[in-house]
Amino acid sequence: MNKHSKIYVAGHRGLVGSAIMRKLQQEGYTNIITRTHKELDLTNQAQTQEFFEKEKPEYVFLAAAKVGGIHANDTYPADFAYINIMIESNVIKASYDYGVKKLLFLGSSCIYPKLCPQPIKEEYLLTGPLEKTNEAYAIAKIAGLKMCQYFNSQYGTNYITVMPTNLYGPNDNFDLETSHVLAALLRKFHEAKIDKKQYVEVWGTGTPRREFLHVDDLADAVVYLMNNYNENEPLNIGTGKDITIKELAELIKEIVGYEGEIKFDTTKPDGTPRKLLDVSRLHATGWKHKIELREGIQSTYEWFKENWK
Ligand code: GFB
Repeated sequence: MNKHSKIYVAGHRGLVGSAIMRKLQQEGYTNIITRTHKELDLTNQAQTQEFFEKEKPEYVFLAAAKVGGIHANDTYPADFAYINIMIESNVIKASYDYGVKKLLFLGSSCIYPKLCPQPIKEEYLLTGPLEKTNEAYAIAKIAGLKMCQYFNSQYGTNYITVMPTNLYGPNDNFDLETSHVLAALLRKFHEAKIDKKQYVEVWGTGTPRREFLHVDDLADAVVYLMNNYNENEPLNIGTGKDITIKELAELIKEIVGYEGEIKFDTTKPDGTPRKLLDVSRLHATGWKHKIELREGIQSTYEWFKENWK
C-alpha cells in the first residue's frame, strides 16, 4: 500500500476494524473508505456489488463479522453461520469482480480442532472435530479462509488470511451476555467495586487457558502483513503466551482494585480447554507483539471508565 492507496476497512466500527482505522490513520494513509452497517449491508450481495463497483477499493481489510463470546456463539449458531458466510462470500467475490489488489481476511484461533496439540501450528487446521460451543462460527470462518485460498489458486488473486487469538481493547463489546471473557470480567469487577458486592461470578471452572492479544497489536500486525506477507498459507497472530481464566480473573481483580471474592459458576461452559497459537511463522515475518497483558488490561480499563456508558 502507498499512503494514497484506496483502502476499504469493512467493519470499521468494531473492535478490530476501529483499531485498524487508528493504525492506518497514525501511519498517514489518507484514502480510507468506510460504510456503516446502516449505509451498506454486507450480507446483501447487490448492495455489496454496487459499493465495490462505485468505489473500486485497491486494498480490503475484511474485519466485518458477527462475533461474540462463548454464550453468544452457543445461543445463536444460525446467525453466526449465516451472517458470516454471507459477508465473506459477498466481499470476496466483489473484491475479485472489481479488481481489488489485495485482501486480508481475519479468521480466528477457534477454527482449529478442539483438542489440537499445543501450541497450535497453522497446519493443524481441519485435522479434527471442532469445539461445539463455537462450531457455527468456526465453520463460517473456515469457509471464508478456504474461499480466499481457492480464489488465489483459481484466479491468481492475492488474498491473505490470518488467525488472531482472543482479542481485547478499546471498543470491545462489554455486554455481559454476548461479550468475550476479558471485557466481561473488566465490567463485572468494576461494577462489583462500585456497588461494593461481596463476590464476582466467573463462568466455568476457571481452568481453561486462553491467549490474549491487544487489538492495537493485532492492527499493527495486519497493516504490516498487508505490506509484507503474500503467502497462500494462513498465519497465526498471537503472543505465544497463555493464562488460565482464574489467573485472568485475579489479574483483572487486582487492576480494578476490587477486594471481594471470586466465585466460579460451573453451570456455565468452559469451552475449549486450551488454544495457544504457535507464532513461530509470524515471528519469522519480522513481527512480534509489543503490548503485554497487564499493561493492555490497564489501558483498556482506563478506556472503559472514560468511554463505556
Ligand atoms: O471469551 P470467551 O467467551 O470465549 O470465554 P472462548 C473464554 C472462557 O472464559 C470460557 C470463561 O471458559 C468462559 O466460560 N468465562 C468466565 C467467561 N467468565 C466469563 C464471562 O463473564 N463471560 C464470558 N464470555 N466468558 C470464543 C468463541 O471462545 O472465542 C468465539 O466462542 C471466538 O468463536 C472467540 O473465537 C475468540 O475463548 O471460549
